[in-house]
Amino acid sequence: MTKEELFTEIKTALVEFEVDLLKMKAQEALDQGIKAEEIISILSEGMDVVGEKYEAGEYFVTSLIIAGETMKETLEVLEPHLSGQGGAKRGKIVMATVAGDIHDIGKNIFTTLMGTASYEVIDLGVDVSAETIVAAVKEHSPHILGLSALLTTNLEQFPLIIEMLKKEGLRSKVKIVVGGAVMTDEFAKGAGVDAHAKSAVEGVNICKTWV
Ligand code: B12
Repeated sequence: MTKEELFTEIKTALVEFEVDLLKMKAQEALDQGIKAEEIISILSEGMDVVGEKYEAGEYFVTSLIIAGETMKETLEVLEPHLSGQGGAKRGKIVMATVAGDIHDIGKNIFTTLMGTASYEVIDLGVDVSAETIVAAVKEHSPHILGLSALLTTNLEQFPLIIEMLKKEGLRSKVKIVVGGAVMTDEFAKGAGVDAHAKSAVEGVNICKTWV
């Protein structure tokens, strides 16, 4: 089977929630020497298809939940194969999904990749208020603050967090990278963050240029 055929099967298995088949195909890809990072980006494309089907009224919220679980189980197969560096820590990052938003799959992929790239990650979890995020920046003095958002309705959290950081005199002390399906370069620029990453891998590369 060619790599393209295998990737199509992986995407289809995710979209149809065939978790056992998906795990088997992910393992098959690993056995072919395909990098775990590349398989994760194919899974993300599959999640986009699930999102499109939800928007089209073909899938419901329960489908999103099952898709999320299917993705999480498959990531467990892939995570041990992410290329880690070990050794001394490169820098520190505080990470959160913003208030009102409970999506965590993308955030978790990014934090896992940051961990394997030798960053110390302080993960505050999901639905984290601006107050908690700013308090964590104050407490941990991270080099980087990473924020994830998947709901358009929650984008107002970004200017709020940045204003609060400024008030506390912390904005100039921390680099901010944002990501998540609804984030755009334009919005990120307008909100006053340092960078917007379209993928977790791009996010890690941006962080590496900082610390
Ligand atoms: C799975 C899913 C869910 C699951 C989440 C499970 C979980 N544990 O995360 C559940 C069922 C809980 C859910 C609920 C809802 N969801 Co939902 N969900 C999705 C879905 C299908 C996939 C999201 C996902 O995991 N994608 C895969 C990951 C890997 O991609 P990602 O998050 O974008 O992350 C990648 C990059 O963006 C990046 N990244 C992400 N964060 C960060 C942060 C940093 C710092 C960096 C550097 C990079 C980075 O790294 C990742 C890998 O490259 C999307 C559709 C979509 N296409 O995104 C809808 C979607 C996000 N959901 C949507 C909606 C509407 C909802 C609900 C409101 C539905 C409802 N009526 O209840 C609720 C909201 C709940 C809440 N308060 O948060 C809409 C949002 C629309 C919008 N524009 O606001 C979407 C887009 C579906 C759609 N097309 O309509 N959802």
